[in-house]
Amino acid sequence: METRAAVAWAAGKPLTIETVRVEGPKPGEVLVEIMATGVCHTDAYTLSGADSEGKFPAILGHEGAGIVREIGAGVTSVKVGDHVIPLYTPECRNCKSCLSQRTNLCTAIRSTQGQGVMPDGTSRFHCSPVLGEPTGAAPVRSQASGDTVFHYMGCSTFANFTVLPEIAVAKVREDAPFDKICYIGCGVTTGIGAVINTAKVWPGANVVVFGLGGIGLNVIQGARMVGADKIVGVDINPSKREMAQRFGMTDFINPREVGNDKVVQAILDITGGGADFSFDCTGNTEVMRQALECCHRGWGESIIIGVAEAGKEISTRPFQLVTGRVWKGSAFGGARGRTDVPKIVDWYMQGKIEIDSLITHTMPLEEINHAFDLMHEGKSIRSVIVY
Ligand code: NAD
Ligand code: AHE
Ligand code: ZN
Repeated sequence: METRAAVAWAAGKPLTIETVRVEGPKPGEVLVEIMATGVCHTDAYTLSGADSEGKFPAILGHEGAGIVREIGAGVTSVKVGDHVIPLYTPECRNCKSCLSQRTNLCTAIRSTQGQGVMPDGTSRFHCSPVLGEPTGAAPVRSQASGDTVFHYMGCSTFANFTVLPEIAVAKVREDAPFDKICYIGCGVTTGIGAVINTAKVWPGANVVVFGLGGIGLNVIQGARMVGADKIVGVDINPSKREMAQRFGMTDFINPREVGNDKVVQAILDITGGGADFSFDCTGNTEVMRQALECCHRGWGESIIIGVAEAGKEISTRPFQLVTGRVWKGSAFGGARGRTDVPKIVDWYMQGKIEIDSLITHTMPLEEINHAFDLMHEGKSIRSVIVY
């Protein structure tokens, strides 16, 4: 069949809307009609060329929601018509990692996912590079052979129809609106999950959140849910303050106002000695250092959520760790997708978490480059594409 999709032909170039051929699902796979997708900073990161796993041409997007339209041989856990959220962190329930119950990082299909192909090593997407190149743009050298277009993070939700392994979809209730629950496919689960699953923030804890965007605001929402005491937000964009306060932020620090070298001391003062938990939601390695060093001596834990450019490294004095601070990371909020995502959809439908106000912009696929512009200009929290 054919589908409309936004294709990333090369790093740093705008996406173009193309008619892409999609092969039907092979055994163990499903064809999903994507109804809506969010645009996450990680899509922009890969499009920028800074992702060591970034391959072009590709169909980006990993924060979607849709309906199963066709199932491949042997698929048993979903059926045609089911409403699903694609999972860039699948849950096979059979690999060493899933069976360990110690991590959400299922390894069943991770290597092919990182190569932009399905588990059998091939892509289901094809589009003529000649016809597909942006009009007037310099010819781009494709990393793919022939007319192959790569998958992205195993999801490719910037295509109206995409193919996913059965283990990479979470079946969700049918009364939930696609244009809101798509955000649970990444940002909501990542932020709230990092608080609940990774950090296990306790009631009364002091929490510091660096970066008040689509992820950081969900960390704040999670911290409020579990009964945190102080929730300090740090962002260089003062316009993020108001929304963060509505979500539970108690104190705000703008490093450009207080001075970057005074941020850690300001946090120690506000929290009476340091954060019990801090979260980096910027992807900036200098900020990650501040996030560790603002933690309380003896027990403070810093959780890295932000994705840093290929080649970047974190550093601190080992003394920071010797004296009890802990550095951790969190992917997809430590959530096991097929188990946890349906529950988070329920929380939204029951009014336990807020999503609607975080979706500041909604637009058709044809305007997807505008969604990236709004993100880079700091004018949006989440933009959602509705097909
Ligand atoms: P976003 O663009 O919506 O928000 C980023 C925020 O950080 C902005 O408000 C920006 O003003 C602020 N910021 C930038 N530099 C800063 C600095 N030096 N100090 C303080 N604040 C600063 O992005 P997002 O969608 O919220 O994503 C945030 C990060 O999380 C990205 O790196 C993204 O790739 C990553 N991410 C990770 C996971 C995961 O599973 N680990 C999941 C989703 C996103
Ligand atoms: N290809 C990237 C990996 C970036 C990364 O860490 N991705 C997060 C999800 S970001 C969602 O917005 C993740 O889940 N990581 C675990 C994994 O297995 O990829 C790079 O930098 O190389
Ligand atoms: Zn994301």
